[in-house]
Amino acid sequence: MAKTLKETLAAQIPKLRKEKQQVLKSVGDKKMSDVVVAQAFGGMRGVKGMICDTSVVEPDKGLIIRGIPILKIKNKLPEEIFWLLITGKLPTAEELKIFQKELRALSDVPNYIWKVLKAMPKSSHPMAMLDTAILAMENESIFRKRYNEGMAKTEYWEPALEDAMKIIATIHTIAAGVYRIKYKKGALIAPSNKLDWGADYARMLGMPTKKGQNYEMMRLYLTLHTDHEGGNVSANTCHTVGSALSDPYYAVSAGLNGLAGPLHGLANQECLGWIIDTMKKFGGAPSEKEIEDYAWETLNAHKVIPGYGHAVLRVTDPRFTAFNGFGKKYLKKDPIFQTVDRVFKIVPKVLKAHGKAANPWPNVDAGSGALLYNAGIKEFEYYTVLFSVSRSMGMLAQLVLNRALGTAITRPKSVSTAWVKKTIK
Ligand code: HAX
Repeated sequence: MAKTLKETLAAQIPKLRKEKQQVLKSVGDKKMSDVVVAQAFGGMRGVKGMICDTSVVEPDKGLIIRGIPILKIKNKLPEEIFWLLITGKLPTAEELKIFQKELRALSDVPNYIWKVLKAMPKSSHPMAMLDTAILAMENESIFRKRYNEGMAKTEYWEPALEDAMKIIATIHTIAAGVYRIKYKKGALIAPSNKLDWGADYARMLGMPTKKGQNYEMMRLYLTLHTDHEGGNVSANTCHTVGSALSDPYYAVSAGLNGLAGPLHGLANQECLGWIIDTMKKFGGAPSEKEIEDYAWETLNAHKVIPGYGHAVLRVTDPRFTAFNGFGKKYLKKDPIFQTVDRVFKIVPKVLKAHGKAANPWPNVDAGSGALLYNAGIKEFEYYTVLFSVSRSMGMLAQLVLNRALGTAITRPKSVSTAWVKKTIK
């Protein structure tokens, strides 16, 4: 008989714990990374110092979720990816059905969340609204309640999963509410008990269906952004906060605050802005020569070209490829998509000639904005909220596994500049 996510994970946990013990016993004292001074000053880039089993990002391949390259599973539902992230396997059709039913049963957003959101200043950034709402919902935490009752360490993962499921079951409704409140789009739209998670989010935003095209776009968007291994700012922040046994609401809200930075998730709001500025400057979809000139103008003004470059990747992000494929299928005549596609031909050459960026290729954010804009979401500031709805899945999957494995509190050692000058020769 098909199992729930909790039952499936419960059956796996003894094996996972044993595996961790065996690894520690056999190679626990072996070295896995070196750190040079430049890395300590440079965001710890490339330092291997944490474990994350949900996904890996290979510099020459991009995102691989539980051994499966993202392009192979781009048409799966985000709910399926969440199951895959946690258990290492895709759910069967029956398991998916049960899981979706469980999420729907948890879909009520407490009324105080809407009051909090409506009380925020009109000028609040939508990411500040989303993160505040998730933090305010900490009031619902089962993890905190069970911890205060004195649960055993071995049980931490259970209420962590329950909180995680409540967050996933509500975050798309909250995010849609943020959109409708912030941009005065009319009354809030309640969740449906028929649609899948991604399609329902599109519906609650008020997106026209366009014969299902926008639902397909939203599912793709949410599936592609779920996870990107453990060291990126949002995942690493969620990991660190969760390691103090702060409950999932605290940890995810903290991770999302990191996603709100312009060098991380906020880049997608900046990307489409750059594309539209180019179009404004040249009065429509610019020519290749005009794009080249504008790219140099940006670089000469000591600004970055948003959507290009990556801390780990050294090839075109496969998630960009997936969005580009969607655009080629549905948006061939859209001038914004045409510009994005043309920029892709020109900017890598310019960045290579500029000679600074280690990776001249597009990342996920270079392509997604054109699709969202075409679907009617024209408020760029909102784009990182969509990213957040998806990325909460990866952060929560990692957090639940960490509580199951008893991952220790994060506490790397920092040193002072004086120590470096005195000690390192
Ligand atoms: N345009 C111009 N210059 C760039 C650049 C770009 N797109 N990408 C990198 N560079 C520059 C860096 O600013 C850096 O310059 P300095 O030496 O003067 O500081 C130099 O090239 C070397 O940087 P790097 O090693 O290639 O890149 P980092 O690992 O330091 O940073 C970033 C990676 C993604 C932050 C960087 O490429 C960037 O700022 N890109 C534009 C913003 C962006 O698209 N961010 C989204 C990334 C994906 C993501 O996390 N989404 O959530």
